[in-house]
Amino acid sequence: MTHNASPNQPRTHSSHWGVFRAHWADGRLVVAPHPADPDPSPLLQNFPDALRHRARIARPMVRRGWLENGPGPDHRRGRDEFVEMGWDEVLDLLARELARVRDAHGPEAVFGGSYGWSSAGRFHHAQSQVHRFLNTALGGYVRSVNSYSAGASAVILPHILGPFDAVCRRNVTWTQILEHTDHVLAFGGMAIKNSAVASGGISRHIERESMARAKERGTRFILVSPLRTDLPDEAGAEWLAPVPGTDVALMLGLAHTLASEGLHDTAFLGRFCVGYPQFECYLLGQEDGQAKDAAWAAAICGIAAERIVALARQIAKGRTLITVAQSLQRAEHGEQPVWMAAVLAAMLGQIGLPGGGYNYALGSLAHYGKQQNAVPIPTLAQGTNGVKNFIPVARIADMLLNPGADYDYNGRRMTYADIKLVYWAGGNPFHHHQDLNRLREAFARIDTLVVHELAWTATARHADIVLPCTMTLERDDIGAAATDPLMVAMHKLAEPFGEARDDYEIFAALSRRLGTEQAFTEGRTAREWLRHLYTRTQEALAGKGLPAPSFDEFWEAGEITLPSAPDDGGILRAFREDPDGQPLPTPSGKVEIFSETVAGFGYDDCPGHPAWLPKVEVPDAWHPLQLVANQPYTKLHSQLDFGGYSASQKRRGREVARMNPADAAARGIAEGDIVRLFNDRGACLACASITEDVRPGVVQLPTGAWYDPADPTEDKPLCVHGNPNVLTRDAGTSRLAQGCTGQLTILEVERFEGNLPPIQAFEPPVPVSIG
Ligand SMILES: Nc1nc2c(c(=O)[nH]1)N[C@H]1C(S)=C(S)[C@@H](COP(=O)(O)OP(=O)(O)OC[C@H]3O[C@@H](n4cnc5c(=O)[nH]c(N)nc54)[C@H](O)[C@@H]3O)O[C@H]1N2
Ligand SMILES: Nc1nc2c(c(=O)[nH]1)N[C@H]1C(S)=C(S)[C@@H](COP(=O)(O)OP(=O)(O)OC[C@H]3O[C@@H](n4cnc5c(=O)[nH]c(N)nc54)[C@H](O)[C@@H]3O)O[C@H]1N2
Ligand SMILES: [Mo]
Repeated sequence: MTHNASPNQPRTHSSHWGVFRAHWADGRLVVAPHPADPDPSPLLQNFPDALRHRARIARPMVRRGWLENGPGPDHRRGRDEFVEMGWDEVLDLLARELARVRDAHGPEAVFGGSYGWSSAGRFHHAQSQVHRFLNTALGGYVRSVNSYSAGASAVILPHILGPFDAVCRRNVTWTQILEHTDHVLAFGGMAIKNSAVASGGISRHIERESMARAKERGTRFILVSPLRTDLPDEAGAEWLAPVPGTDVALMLGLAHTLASEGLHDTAFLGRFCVGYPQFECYLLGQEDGQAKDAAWAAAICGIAAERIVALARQIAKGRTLITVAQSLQRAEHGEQPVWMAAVLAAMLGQIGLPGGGYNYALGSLAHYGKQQNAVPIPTLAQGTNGVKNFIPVARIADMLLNPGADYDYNGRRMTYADIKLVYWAGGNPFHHHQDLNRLREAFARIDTLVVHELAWTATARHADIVLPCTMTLERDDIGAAATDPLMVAMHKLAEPFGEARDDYEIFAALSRRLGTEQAFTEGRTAREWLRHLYTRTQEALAGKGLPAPSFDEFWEAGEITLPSAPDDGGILRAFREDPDGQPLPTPSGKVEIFSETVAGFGYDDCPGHPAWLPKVEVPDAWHPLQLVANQPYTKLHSQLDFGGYSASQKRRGREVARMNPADAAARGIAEGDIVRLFNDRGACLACASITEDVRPGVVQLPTGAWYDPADPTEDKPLCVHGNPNVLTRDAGTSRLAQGCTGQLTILEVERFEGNLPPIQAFEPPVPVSIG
């Protein structure tokens, strides 16, 4: 294993957005994509400037009010000063606080949900590290389930088709599309910016090329989305732009046309599905007197009825694949489009056919549409959590604000824990959560917030104890994902910034103080852990009679190619080929168009079959526009927002908000103007870009700009940088899944006329000393 931390020969490393080689030249890190990557992501160029940026955290810091008054609820979180502290002292302090909370309240008063993507390495994976630490040191913690990505789909899919991974990750591949697919109907598109990314790493970005080649062969792509850019030009797509949040109405209009013209596959519906008759009653309006026909759909979604009818006829011919981006379910009633798209694919009779049917989330991440590896990849065991209580991940602020309150989740009546201490490592709730002013209130209620961060995110600024951690470039690790054949030796490329330490080192030192070091470290150094974790893959390779290089050989080579499992369509194909022998893992063993289980929960916001449901958030006179707060193309979430590529794409230092010329003209907004986006929850600034690529009535502001309050002492400060989560609504998708609904909200936009406030998000706090 090499110990040269600033090599002048290229060494491999990996990130969620690509594998690369880096070396030092003239005091600067030079990052070049892996030569075999056909379409590398520009996100790689966020690394060089980020490494030594002033936004990095150099030393441990403790919030002044917490030091002076001790743990307890405090509105000054996020508004207070910080005091620097040496490592030994801060670790002693934190170990005492952890022991206090454990002894006085038990581990059920600790929230270690710690949602977040952190970095690609499988050992220094911050979430695994913090969970393992809390399990071994405290006996457990209140955890979170599901994700911000797929909050609604992860709950509804197992009721209707099968496990989440089986529907999105082991289903239709790009290879199948190239060979078989005639029509791809993509709700929410398959934006190239999104498939730039896969957790654990991605070695070859093949989506653009796959779409180009499929189009050349004759595949027709139909994009259903408020943004034209949600499919690449190479797909040559036809663009339909419905009102955001109305896809279910459009899908029902398509389904009605299929049913009324006899274009639906009754044999498939009878043999492979349950509940079509109940659904058809609803579709045809036999209960409520309202046929969900194309004219009805047109009035809701804004796509002409004739176009809906023609589209239904088109997709009924040949091999049709329906995809639904994750964005559609990150919204009020997000379960419905996920379910309704499955019903549409079932009516076409194509579920389980090569290149046909339904692949939820294809194109949303680079994990999907690929083959699985035939051998396991390294993972760090997290130990056993003694606490049974959990929350659906996006209910964090609800929990902190309402200890002891009851709520519904997936057929269960749940109770929020009374949380005293929150421990975050590897995530940024001031990026991922909705209604940030409410989140600030929630964090004011607890005794202690601990954050490990590599940079001064708003989450770090709201913490009581801030511990500086290394970034991926500053340590050795192994990069791997279950759907990528390249396992990567991630070589350390730089010494840690300031006094930053690895999360592992920090947790090991805390464990030592709490008397649980052996359980946490198992006596291994970080280097010994890498060797240890590697053996799982090595042994599996040897077991298959394949070359199984030693760890040192792997490390020297920088990468190893893992074998792939066959492209067999997974459980949906198996079910289609043998419905009795290989039933789906649903209650009926079939596709559930009507679910007795879901109906049995009695939720009016998620009935027994997919339906068009009224929404709380619809544009009104005060908020006539809809905000699409989607994933950024210049970074992964909030990560390295201070990096070179992200910075270069901002305008006047702000995030760019795109809007249609008609909406801009009506408000006197011109290209490059600073605009204020606002609603009842909050306001932010952004730089306007005017384009026909955005549907009228829609403003698009990506997530990712760091929350930057003009005056942090205010309760609802203006974010001067463009973080859309000051505007979004903090409410669950439904009582079924309680997923995140951050994608869409309502707002108004105006030209900002005042003096332009400076960007302060990347300026580190100036430490104070106290007597
Ligand atoms: N409005 C709206 N909100 C959304 C979404 C949306 O569409 N609209 N999308 C949602 C989705 S899908 C997701 S997945 C979430 C993403 O939310 P997050 O995953 O929380 O976002 P990241 O910016 O990736 O946060 C990772 C943090 O970990 C830090 N980090 C990196 N490496 C390390 C490490 O080694 N150790 C430690 N301790 N820290 C490290 C980074 O600096 C960064 O601050 O956002 C969600 N929020
Ligand atoms: N570059 C980059 N790539 C990423 C990420 C990132 O942060 N940066 N994040 C990754 C993560 S963690 C995830 S989970 C995935 C998320 O994958 P998605 O959630 O699918 O990604 P988004 O970009 O939020 O949304 C995709 C598109 O859906 C469209 N859309 C929004 N609302 C609606 C609607 O109501 N109807 C229709 N038809 N379309 C709508 C928007 O125009 C948007 O561009 O992306 C991943 N890829
Ligand atoms: Mo996500």
